[in-house]
Amino acid sequence: MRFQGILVFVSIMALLVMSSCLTKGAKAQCVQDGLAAYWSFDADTIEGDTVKDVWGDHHGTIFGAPEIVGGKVGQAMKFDGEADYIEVPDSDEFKISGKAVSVEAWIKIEALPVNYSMILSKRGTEYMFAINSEGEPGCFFLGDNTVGAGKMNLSEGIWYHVVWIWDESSGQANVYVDGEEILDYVTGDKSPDSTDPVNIARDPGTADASKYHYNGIIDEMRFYSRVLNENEIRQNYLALGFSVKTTARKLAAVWGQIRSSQN
Ligand SMILES: [Ca+2]
Repeated sequence: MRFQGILVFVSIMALLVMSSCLTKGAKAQCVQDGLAAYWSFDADTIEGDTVKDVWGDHHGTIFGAPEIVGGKVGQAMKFDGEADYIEVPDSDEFKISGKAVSVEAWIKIEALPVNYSMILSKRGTEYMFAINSEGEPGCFFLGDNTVGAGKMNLSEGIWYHVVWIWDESSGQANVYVDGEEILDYVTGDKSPDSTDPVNIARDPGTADASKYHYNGIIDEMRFYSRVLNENEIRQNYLALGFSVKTTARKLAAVWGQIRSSQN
């Protein structure tokens, strides 16, 4: 009985410490509102040729042999700019006509592209979030047929937090790097949605991989079904990446242990 009492006390103290950490670490959590997919690229989320979506069910298939390397948060994936890429099946959440989306990732460029390389794209032309040969992060939407290039030149070998935003209601496309806006332009019409898959690190519309595939590391990639505001972008820039869902599950387990120890 005495032992059980001590166990309950220790468990409650542990819970209080965890709760305190959660409160203090609240700013370290990424934004969850509108989150549709989250590929952390951590080693324990990669099984065989599958990259797990740690938030939803948009699991990707690996092509080529991208390396699992040290990332900005945990592990990340390194793509060779030739054969390596990830394909994620089409979903209503990836169809962007009439909608707003935000795509976010930490990237570390190994080699700048000859032309431009796609970080995430749909059909290669339907929409793409990319960097060009000057290291400028930009957007392209077929229909508009122009490329919006950000006023910043990313360098090789440096981690950058990049957020690409599209809002059809306003026609705005924006890009943020390390929490600062570097592109704000108004797009034209967008092409109709397709049922083609989403590609990470690859332009599926070209056979000339050396010009259009991404050579470098990608980490903590998230796809949101809405526009992230500046405060949220800043929060994600500072976030450690783990999800509240995972932590909440651990917290529930602790509660369960306390309850069972009292029975
Ligand atoms: Ca990671």
